[in-house]
Amino acid sequence: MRIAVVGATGMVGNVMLKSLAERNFPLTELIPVASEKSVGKKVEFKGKEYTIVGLQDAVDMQPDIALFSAGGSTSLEWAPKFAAVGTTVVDNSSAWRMDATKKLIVPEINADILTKEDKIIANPNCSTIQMVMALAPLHKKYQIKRLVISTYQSITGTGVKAVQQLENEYKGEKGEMAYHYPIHKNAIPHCDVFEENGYTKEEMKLVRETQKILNDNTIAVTATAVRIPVVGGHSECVNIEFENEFDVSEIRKLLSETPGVTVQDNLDTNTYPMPIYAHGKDDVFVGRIRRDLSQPNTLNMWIVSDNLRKGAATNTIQIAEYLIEHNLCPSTTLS
Ligand code: 2RA
Repeated sequence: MRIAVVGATGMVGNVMLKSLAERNFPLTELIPVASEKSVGKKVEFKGKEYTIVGLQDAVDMQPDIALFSAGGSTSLEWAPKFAAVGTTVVDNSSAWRMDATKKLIVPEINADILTKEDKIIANPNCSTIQMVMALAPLHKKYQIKRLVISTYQSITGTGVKAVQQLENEYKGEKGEMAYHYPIHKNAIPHCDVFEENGYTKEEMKLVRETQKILNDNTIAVTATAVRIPVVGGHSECVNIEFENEFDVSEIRKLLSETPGVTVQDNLDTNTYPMPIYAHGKDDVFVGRIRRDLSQPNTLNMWIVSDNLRKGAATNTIQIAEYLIEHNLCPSTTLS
């Protein structure tokens, strides 16, 4: 299995390489791909050095699967070129997510809709993935009517420039700004750009992607996405109104039995999820599970996960694993 990692030098690309090694992914050849300025540089994978190649060379090598995390414009231009030579692309950008002809996949929820014809597959936004991982089993059992979401997002979701900005501000030094404002000792209610409706793209991703992944446009969703100076992962406060009555202990049990979800919820021991402890882990952590006392059939919960792992790299790799396990990406053959 010849695997390309497109965006191999970026934050998500680096976590992809780490996760591929940790999971002992069944690859026979690794093709690290990056922009022209990185071509020829080396990346290390499982103790071996690999030389970074450019996009056209990678297409010509006809990888079986290409794991993309290189931004929307690169994906829009190059994913079709990889697909044209038989490569199956799993893309982390938002470029294809809402395309009606493309599938938006969280393997534990909807990988079963994938077929051999899917040559460009969209990986959802990190804040969506961690949320639907917890919501999917609840939706199935109690039918979600409305979601009110507040996110507290790691600066790693913005990238290296944001991490550097926080480090500079922490040390009292000047430097390049990733945000309009200081992020140290601050909270910025502005992730991505604003749309006409007064919501940011990040907030509307939570609306649109959730409905697509759960395959239910009747779910009403509203969100506020906030950037905070943490690096371990995204946190989300989610208020969930169900169509049907529920029992909180039943919900806790259902979540604890959900693959990829870990319940951390014990007030006697001050046990609840936090990004500092979610960092570097693949699971989605859920806690502060409690009935909303202000209205019937409604629940509050707190969801935390490492946005670079399950929120991006690991989910992408799990999609690739599913494709291989279900023989949905026949090996390309070098001409
Ligand atoms: C963010 N989810 O956190 C977006 C993109 N990674 O900025």
